[in-house]
Amino acid sequence: MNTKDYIVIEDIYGAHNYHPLDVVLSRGKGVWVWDVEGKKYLDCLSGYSAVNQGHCHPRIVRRLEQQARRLTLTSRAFRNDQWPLLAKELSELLGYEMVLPMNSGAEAVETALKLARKWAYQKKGIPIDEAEIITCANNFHGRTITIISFSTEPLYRNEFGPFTPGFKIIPYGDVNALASAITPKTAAFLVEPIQAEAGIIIPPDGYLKKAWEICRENNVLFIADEIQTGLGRVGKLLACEYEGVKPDVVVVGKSLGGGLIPISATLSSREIMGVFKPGEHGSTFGGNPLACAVAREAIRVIQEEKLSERAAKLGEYFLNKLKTIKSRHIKEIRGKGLLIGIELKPEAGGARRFCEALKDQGLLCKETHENVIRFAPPLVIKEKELNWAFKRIKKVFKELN
Ligand code: IF1
Repeated sequence: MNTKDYIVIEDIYGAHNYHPLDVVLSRGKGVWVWDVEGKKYLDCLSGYSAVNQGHCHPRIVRRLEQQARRLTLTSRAFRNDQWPLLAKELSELLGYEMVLPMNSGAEAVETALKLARKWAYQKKGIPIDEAEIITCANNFHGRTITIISFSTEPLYRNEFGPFTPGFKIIPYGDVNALASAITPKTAAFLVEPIQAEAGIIIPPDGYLKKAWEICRENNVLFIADEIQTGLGRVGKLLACEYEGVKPDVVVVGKSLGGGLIPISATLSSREIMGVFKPGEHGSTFGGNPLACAVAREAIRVIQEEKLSERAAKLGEYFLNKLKTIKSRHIKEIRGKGLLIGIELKPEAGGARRFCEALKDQGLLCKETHENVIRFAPPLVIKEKELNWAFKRIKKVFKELN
């Protein structure tokens, strides 16, 4: 079977909820992936940052194989010998007291929202069913009905109502809007330290710090969605560290599973997380020993291979290199660590055609929001490979000029 055959079958039997580039991948190693024709590509998306450790990292694969032969699923009806160790290691890594394990990012965000509401009724004394949670315009936190209830993107919302009440939306990067939106019924403020899906939007310096202070002054929980920015991607273990902000609740996912398995987590203090009592929340697969064993190894790889430090150093290197590209199509190039976006001018004809051209050059990128090309290679990438990518990006901008 060739590329075309797979695409035909997928189009017949698979739901059309995506519009992928027409490349059919069958193998990956580190920063490289190969399609079914044997053509090699540099992965500049990393499974939307779920593959920070690189494809099929040997240590993580080995740990997965070992654990798969030993024990994979117990449910939380019984205990297992991997979840307690992941809970301890992840708490210590990120500086929190307690962890709640889930599978997808959206589930972990839902966990944070449920946590905030319960905390609001039990600890803050908000009248029952009246808690409000403040979120930001152009957010991306996942796809559940509750989460899209506060999305501002029509594509994600249209014809999926009725929606969950209890959310207020304010502009991103605007501390005054936050201060004015808070009422005695506000339980929490949910924010992405960098809005990735919105087009790699980096808020003004000091925004997170000030927002965090406003939350503290008003006894409002500051919830950071670090699903995409966390675990090294932007050059720190958590993007909030750049401003010395310690969120009350933090949500991680994606590369917590080393690109091998879905696992996510919501972290908080004992005081806050303590509001959950047995039976009130959970998941069949959450905390399963296979995912926990993989996550423990995935975290070790992040630490031992100094992936945050690499992202900081190489990200700056690559960003500066990209900024030397002269093209009438480029509006702005911005990023933090290895989360980088090239925003094109509206006249450029959309980022998609650039991604198609990059694909032909052996570089896999994905457009976000029409006009932004996103570069987020695995954090194990080497300077030499970034130079390889740069040469091709430069060529594509020259050819499409
Ligand atoms: C899709 C984007 C990335 C996330 C943040 C929660 C979630 C995500 C900050 C939910 C997920 C993904 C999901 C994927 C596309 C993607 C994405 F382009 F939409 F924005 F990565 F940039 N919070 N992001 O980025 O996590 O439930 O998916 O595990 O939905 O197509 P999930």
